[in-house]
Amino acid sequence: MSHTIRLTVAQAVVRFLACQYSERDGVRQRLIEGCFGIFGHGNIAGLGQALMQAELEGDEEADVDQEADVDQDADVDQDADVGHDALRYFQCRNEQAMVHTAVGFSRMRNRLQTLACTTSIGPGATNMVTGAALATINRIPVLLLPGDVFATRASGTVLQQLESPRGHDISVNDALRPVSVFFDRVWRPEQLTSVLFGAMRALTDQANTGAVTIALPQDVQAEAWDWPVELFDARVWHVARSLPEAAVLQEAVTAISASKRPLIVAGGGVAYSEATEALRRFVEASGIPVAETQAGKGSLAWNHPQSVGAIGATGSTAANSLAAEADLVLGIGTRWSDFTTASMSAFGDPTVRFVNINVATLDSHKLSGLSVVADARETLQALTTQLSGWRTDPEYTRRATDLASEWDGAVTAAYDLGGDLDAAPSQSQVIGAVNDLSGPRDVVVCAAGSMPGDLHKMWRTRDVKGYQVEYGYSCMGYEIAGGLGVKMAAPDREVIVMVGDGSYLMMAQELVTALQESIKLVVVLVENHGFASIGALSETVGTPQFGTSYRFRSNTGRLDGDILPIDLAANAASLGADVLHADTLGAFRQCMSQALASTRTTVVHVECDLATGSPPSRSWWDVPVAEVSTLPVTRAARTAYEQEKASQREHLGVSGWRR
Ligand SMILES: Cc1ncc(C[n+]2csc(CCOP(=O)(O)OP(=O)(O)O)c2C)c(N)n1
Ligand SMILES: [Mg+2]
Repeated sequence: MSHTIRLTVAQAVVRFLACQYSERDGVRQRLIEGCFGIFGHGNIAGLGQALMQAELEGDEEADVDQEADVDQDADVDQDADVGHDALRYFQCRNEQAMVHTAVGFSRMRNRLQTLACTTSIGPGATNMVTGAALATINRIPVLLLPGDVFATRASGTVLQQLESPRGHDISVNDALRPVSVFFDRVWRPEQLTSVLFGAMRALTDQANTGAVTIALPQDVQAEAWDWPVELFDARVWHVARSLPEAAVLQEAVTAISASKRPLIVAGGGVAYSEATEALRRFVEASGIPVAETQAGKGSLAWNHPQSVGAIGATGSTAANSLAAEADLVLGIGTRWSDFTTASMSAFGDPTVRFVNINVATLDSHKLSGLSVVADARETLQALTTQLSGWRTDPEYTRRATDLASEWDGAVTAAYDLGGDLDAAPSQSQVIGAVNDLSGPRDVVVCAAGSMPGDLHKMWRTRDVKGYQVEYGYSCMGYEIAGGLGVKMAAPDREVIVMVGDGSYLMMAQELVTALQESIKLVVVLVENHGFASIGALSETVGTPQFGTSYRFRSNTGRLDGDILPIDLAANAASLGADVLHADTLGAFRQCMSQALASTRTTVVHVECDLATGSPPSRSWWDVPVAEVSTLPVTRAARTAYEQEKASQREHLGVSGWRR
């Protein structure tokens, strides 16, 4: 008797994905929770048919059992979680958005679970390129299943086919290659098993995860094949906690214990490794202060005496002062972006050296650091043991605490700004009100504009998962779609999406998905009539306000006329959200309370001053200014730029020190 089952390639993909699990520390969870999709001719008859069949058949497992003996992994069968429910289908409005939703979901679940996304061929597939880049840059696993042109080429040039004179095997999907950590195309059913296994490996490889793409030619999706039944056994993908090498750890211990002014920079890896407790214990034992990157915000509670807040271009004065003087910087799970290093100007001590704890060598080698390629939690525990009895000078720890409370005073002042309840609020007052009215487990979501920098500086994070700002790609339009994924991952938490009018106009349509799925979001829509962040940047780079506000073309021929009368509140209402409008700080506080108490997606629309009210960072971000210009304003900006540029430095490491 042959132990095979005859299914189409698409049916096999759907059945396979429904029984994949990830496991870490003995805890198993379904790896792919569901599948978002927009259908066209490239996937409706293949993956669309397969998802529909799975939905109608219900429990897939019963079906397989009738056709063949399935030798289930006994270990897995004991797990109550393991039921092989069919892969649930979710509809959305835009392919880029569904990748954002998958990212929001996966990040919230510490990269142990994710969602799949299926598209047609052509524009549906290329719409995912931006989402894929965002996933890969943020090191967040997502599974992309674009349709592709015929493998057989039987019908000649297909609708939406790219015809490349360089070769007929090139399709638009190849645009996904550079932004994927794994890309393969299933030209033949026989290839499927190895492609699926490769994809699962990449999704669960903490060191090198991101967008994982399986391109599925539309004819191959519908083709039938006799699959070995074992292909559909439950599979558990173990997520390893790699241990630091003893000699490298010893070198890190020696470096830390010899340091006088050590500083920790906590990145996203701390949360993904579930290392916050280990971090707290390590810093309480050692006295080392902790600064946080965007992805690392929440690694230590904001009011912990050794928390010195955000670091870098959008950092606190506390973290940036300590960074300027640090002789040893311990980077944990950080990719050292230019916002974190203030474009390589943050660390001013000429002898400063870096110890980088990271699962990815790509990151652990940065800044010529000592490369500790290992899990954050394991390494922090090992460091706590090996450094037991050692403490940094209490005077230094006290100074860090003093600097942090000075900064907290500045944040309190920015939250308050006189507190006139009858005046239009500044952005800092909006952030202060949201922080004040939200609960300790509520989650704030943001991605682009002036808000992420202000949140990084001023948001008081009370829970490790309470701050979900996407700042690897800082992609306008991520906010609502990403917030949807966050809420799907944490339905028991309030999810507050902070979005500028520019980002909202780029991608608001997923409010419809929230309505469809009865998913409640609170969306704070900040109206300032344009791209205020770039407006502020334009002032410092000698291009004052060029193309950054929403204005009519006037009779000067320029975009300097009246403000465009766009009614974003009406727009949000038309998409199915409840909408509350606030003109004053007092009204905003009332609207926020109402939105938090509601069970429906509610958009709180608020007009904000252009001046955000946020306290300065005393930091810098390298955006090159025109070296020659006929405009005096640009020449002045160039002079200022050259002065700042002088603070930038290369970190070449210490002679004789292992990298
Ligand atoms: C997709 C995308 N395009 C362009 C940019 C560059 N950019 C960064 S912030 C910004 C303006 C954002 O405007 P808005 O959402 O209104 O926020 P504000 O700056 O007004 O706070 C732009 C154009 C980006 N980050 N993402
Ligand atoms: Mg704006």
